[in-house]
Amino acid sequence: LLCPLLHGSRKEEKTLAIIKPDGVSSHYTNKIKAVILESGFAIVREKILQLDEGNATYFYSEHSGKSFFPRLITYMTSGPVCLMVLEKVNAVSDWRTLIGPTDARKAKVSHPTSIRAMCGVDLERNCVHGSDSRESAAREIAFFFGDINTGKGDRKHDEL
Ligand code: IDP
Repeated sequence: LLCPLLHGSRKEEKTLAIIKPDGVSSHYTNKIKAVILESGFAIVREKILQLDEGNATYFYSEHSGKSFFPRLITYMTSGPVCLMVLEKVNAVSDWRTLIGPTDARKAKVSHPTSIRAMCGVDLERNCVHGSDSRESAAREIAFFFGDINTGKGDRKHDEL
């Protein structure tokens, strides 16, 4: 008999969640954390950080040529964000499903129970981030938290 626990298909995964500045300033942090825990994720790391232009630009470098990029950096540096490392089986894709489509306005119609539908405003101010692949998750977690097993490289100096 094939046991998924023994054959690796139910391996715990980590992903990076960010409650963006609009979510923090609109006091959605506790509500979103409750949804995260009710959905079976463990919050294994968490910190509040004020992003600066440098780390926001690095974090979103894949979008650097796009017309919305300058606004995105202004938005992401407009106030503190809440960074969390979430862990569960299938965490990367389950967190993406839970947050819903990028455009919060469309999410309100197509995915009304998603976090972006409930807490986001529009295509830009969509309240939350989720890593889009296991590779992005590993890179993004390392960027903000360093090696989370050893604590080396953690961006503590920016912490509020
Ligand atoms: P994702 O966050 O759903 O993965 P991405 O395409 O990676 O979406 O875009 C990163 C972030 O940039 C979005 O979450 C949103 O805040 C912002 N963004 C994406 N597309 C646009 C746009 O066309 N106009 C303004 N902001 C955008």
